[in-house]
Amino acid sequence: MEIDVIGLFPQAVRGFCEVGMVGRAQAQGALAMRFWDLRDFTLDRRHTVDDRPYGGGPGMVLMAEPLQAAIEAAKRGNADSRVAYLSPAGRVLNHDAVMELAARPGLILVAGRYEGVDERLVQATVDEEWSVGDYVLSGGEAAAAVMIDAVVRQLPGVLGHEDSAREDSFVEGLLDCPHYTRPEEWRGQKVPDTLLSGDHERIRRWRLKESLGRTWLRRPDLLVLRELGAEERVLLEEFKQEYRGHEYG
Ligand code: 4H3
Repeated sequence: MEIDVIGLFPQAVRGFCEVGMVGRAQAQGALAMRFWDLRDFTLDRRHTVDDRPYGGGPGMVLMAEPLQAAIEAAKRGNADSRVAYLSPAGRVLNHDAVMELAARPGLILVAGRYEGVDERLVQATVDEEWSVGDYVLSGGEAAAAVMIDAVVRQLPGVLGHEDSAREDSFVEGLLDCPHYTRPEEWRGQKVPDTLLSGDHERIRRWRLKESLGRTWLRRPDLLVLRELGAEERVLLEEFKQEYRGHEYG
């Protein structure tokens, strides 16, 4: 996959992309990244990228022309990629969207600053708008980093442990189960017996039950969207019974 990042602080995204799984994906050749500094696409001596908003009000707006020039430069090396602007007004990213994006040949990500970008640039050149959640950031760079991380870990061959992406939260429309490592007892808290049993079928059922229970407790909205199988219904019923026993017992 080829990902281009355009903005005023592309080096912030670059630093993030050098470490961990995203860094490894680049070393492996599964991912190629290019970073474009908006200032390099200005034509005036002061390298102006922003100006005051028409109609007045606080803050500045990123001008269309430097953005257009930067996007055109990115497109020259990445013609098949759609141009995505990170903004709170975009489609909200979730697991399904991440899988959709991971199947693309590439992405050109535009990170805004200040009050945002001139809307005419969005109309003329941006293909899609994406949001990483319902809150405002001071720049699109952090949102771009979030999107890149989520997408790149889904690229074939990028995860060290192939199963870990499949078993993560949201993959089955459920939250992930809790995890434990050594020691067996830490500050008076023991690892659940089932996980020490060596009985793989019992462990599988325990994990599924915990996933269902957590999702029911913390994200009931996810359960509404998901059909439960026969085993899942039984396990969730068990979880609810035990939970209520805990609550009132
Ligand atoms: C994305 C970008 C939130 C998100 C963002 C999100 C700064 C967009 C500027 C930048 C505009 C003004 N905030 N939720 N902020 O994904 O370019 O909002």
